[in-house]
Amino acid sequence: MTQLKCASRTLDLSRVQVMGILNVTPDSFSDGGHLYRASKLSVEQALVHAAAMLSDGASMIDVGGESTRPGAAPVSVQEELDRVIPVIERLTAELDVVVSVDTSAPEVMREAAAAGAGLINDVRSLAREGALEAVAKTDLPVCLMHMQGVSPATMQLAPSYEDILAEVSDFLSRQVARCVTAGIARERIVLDPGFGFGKTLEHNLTLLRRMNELDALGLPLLVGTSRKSMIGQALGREVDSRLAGSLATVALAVERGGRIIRVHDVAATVDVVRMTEAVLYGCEQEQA
Ligand code: 9MG
Repeated sequence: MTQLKCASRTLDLSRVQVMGILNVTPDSFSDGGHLYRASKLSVEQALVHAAAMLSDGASMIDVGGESTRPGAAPVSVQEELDRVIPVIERLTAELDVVVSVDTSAPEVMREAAAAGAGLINDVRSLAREGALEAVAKTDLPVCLMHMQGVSPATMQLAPSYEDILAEVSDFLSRQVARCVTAGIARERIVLDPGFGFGKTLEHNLTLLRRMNELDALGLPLLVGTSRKSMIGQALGREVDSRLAGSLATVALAVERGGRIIRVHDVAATVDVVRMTEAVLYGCEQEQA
């Protein structure tokens, strides 16, 4: 399957697509505060940031209003709606891009779909009550991600696996079956091994080294390693010095079957993706 229908736009997954990360959380904007709302200023800033990622070569923008970092405080559904819906409306109206919503809340899934979102990205794999039904009622594709532990708040307490590839693969295949039973066609499903979600450094490195084993699931893979602590731990780098490490993982992920790459640093990632594809498949463009 090489085409992913995302509301009014279609993504060609015969080429690797780059998804830019747009966090709409209080710490993402200078006018943030404890009781953050998507103010006019922050929506404008989000639009400018998304437009820059689009011009750098992103074809998707992932809008999230809840931090999934380990230990991050939960936000109410109303707060999440207030953060993401105005941004999704503006992006879908003004930019030629697939807007994805990073959420686990069924209410946010429904409103994001009505606001023009083209994909639902749920790190909890539709585990929240009503989420499976909410996605089934839309026509949108969904990204199902592996996480060990019930939530980002607790996932890093004591991750343990006998065979991480087998366990991630079994988990994802059970989630696919659950979706199909609920009426979500396989053609609408994207899978994600969940780097950093309930995994130690060694687990993350093994997962990336053997990621091609997930090809057997027969569905497109989304990969998110950008600036994550696995890079920090492997290289001893703080979060703002993880670009080179992140790009190394992108090249390896593309070589091992990743079809959508979720990143903060779009321009550099697009170059790495296109260069890796040129090595793997040849370059269609004429050399200058
Ligand atoms: C929201 N979010 C943070 N990290 C992620 C990852 O690795 N994959 C997906 N699908 N979403 C993520």
